[in-house]
Formats: sequence, structure tokens, C-alpha cells
Amino acid sequence: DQGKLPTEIWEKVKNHPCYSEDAHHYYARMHVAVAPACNIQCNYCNRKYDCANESRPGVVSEKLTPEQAVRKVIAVATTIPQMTVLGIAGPGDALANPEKTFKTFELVTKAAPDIKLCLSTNGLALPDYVDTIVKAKIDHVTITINTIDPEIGAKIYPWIFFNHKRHTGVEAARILAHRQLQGLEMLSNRGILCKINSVMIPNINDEHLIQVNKAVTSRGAFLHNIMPLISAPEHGTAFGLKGQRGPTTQELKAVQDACEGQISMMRHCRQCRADAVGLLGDDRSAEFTTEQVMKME
Ligand code: CLF
Ligand code: SF4
Repeated sequence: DQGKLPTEIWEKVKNHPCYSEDAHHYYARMHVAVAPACNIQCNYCNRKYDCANESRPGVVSEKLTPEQAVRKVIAVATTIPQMTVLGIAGPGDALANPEKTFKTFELVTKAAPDIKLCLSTNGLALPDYVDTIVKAKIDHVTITINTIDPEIGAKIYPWIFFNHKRHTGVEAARILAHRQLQGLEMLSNRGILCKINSVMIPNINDEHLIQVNKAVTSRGAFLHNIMPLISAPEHGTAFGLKGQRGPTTQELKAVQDACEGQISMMRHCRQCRADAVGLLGDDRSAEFTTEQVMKME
């Protein structure tokens, strides 16, 4: 229910399955995998899952052009009337592929103006695209912020590509955190509902996520989604530790509980694929391959 939310905000969240826990039982979202490139490297990345910028074993998303993406959106909207939100969440970074991302949103707005637009990013390029996001009428932006401490960041991000060059170590992590928080503040000031995703990595950023929560709250974030690292064999070497594990359910809940009380905590995230379709947790992407979509037209 609306609770204490102002009506104009309620209108934006009531049928967004990620922003409203109630809505996720009734409304569906879809992702189109139009954004293959990325401008940073996360130690946990494997480009299969996204929004979460998450990583777990799975099937690689079928990459689409903006034109193919729009055909898919129409096919899904026709088949699944509860589909209210289109998100671009990878498989790389939406804002490292700005032409494809914004072209897709533009074409979708023309073809299906009722569909809400959602964008997920690591935030590095975000300050440069705030005006474009506002103009495209994107109401929902997710920024993945795992740390605000460059020393911790250096353990999560081996490098970033920024201002035409590669930066590494603490310097890279400092630039990234600064750009993420700056982008968040700029979007909040423009009335865009920002969700922060944080990947909880035991012994790296677990306790620190409470500081991240405070930092994003003070900059106007609407919702904080702390999700578990899903451990994969390759994390062992990437994190310089033998077999980086994910948190247990109890550890995750403890950190989420410790953050409760400032902004809302999202606890129903399903760590979606970059080409997810349908209700959260009920993936129907296999029904909407390019081949299937062509048959439906
Ligand atoms: Fe997609 Fe992300 Fe938009 Fe949702 S997913 S771009 S905000 S429409 Fe949702 Fe999936 Fe969790 Fe993301 S359950 S991984 S939070
Ligand atoms: Fe991978 Fe996403 Fe990190 Fe880019 S931002 S390296 S796509 S997890």
C-alpha cells in the first residue's frame, strides 16, 4: 500500500516489481541485453547476470540491437500484459554503450509509451548522462555501489577506464566511488528514483556496507538492495583469496537488518539475468529468443 509515500512517488513505484515488494507478485519486468561493453572490471563479473551486476553460472544472454530489442519488447508486452517495466542492465554496463541504450529507450517510448524505463549502471559514466536520462524520461536508475572506501574498492575493482585511460588500484576505486556518489546526488536532485545495489562480499565489504548505506541515504537514494555474492570458482584467484565465498543467509540478513531504519531495504531481489523476462523469480526469457519473436510477428 501507499503508506507514507507522496502520491507522485507512489505512482512511480506501485507497478515496478523491484521498487515495490507488493508489486512483484503482480507486475513483470523485462531486460534487453543491448549493452555488451563495460568500462570497469569487477572481480566478480562474468557478464551473464545483471542489474545486480552479479555473477553466477548460467547461460549467456543473446545480445540484441536496439531494433531487435524493440521487437522483443512488443512481443513480450503482447504476451504478458502485466509487463510494466523495461530495464537495460547489461550484460556489460548500460552507460558504457550509450548509443545502444538510449536508442533502445527512444524506440520503445515511441512504440509502447506506457512502459516504464529502468536503467542499471556501475555509475562511472553516470554524471555525464544525467541530462540524457532525464530527457529520455527514465524514472528509475540502479547504481551498483559496493564500497565508498578506495582501499576496499581496490580489492573489488582491478581497473576502470576513465577519461581515455586505464586507472588501477586505489586511484581507480577513488574515482569510481566519487562518480557513483556524484551521479546519485545529481539524479536524486532531478527527482529520479535511485536504487543502490551492493554485492556483499564476505571479509571484503560486509561490515562496511553500513557506511555505504549511510552515504547513499544522505544523497537521496530511495532503496538499498544488498545482495549476496554468488561464489564462482574464478573468484578464488580474482580476489586473491582461495575460494572467495558468498555470505550465508544469516550474514546477509544481519547486514540488511543493521541498515534498516534509514531508507527502505529491498529484500526480494532475484538477481536477474541481463535478458530476464516475466515476474521476478519466474523467468520466461526462453520463450522470447530472436527466433521466437520473429515467429510471433
Ligand atoms: Fe531490471 Fe533492475 Fe530495473 Fe528491476 S531487475 S533494471 S531495477 S527492472 Fe530487480 Fe532483478 Fe533484483 Fe535488479 S529483481 S536483479 S533489483
Ligand atoms: Fe561486469 Fe557489471 Fe562489473 Fe562491468 S560493472 S565488470 S559488466 S559486473
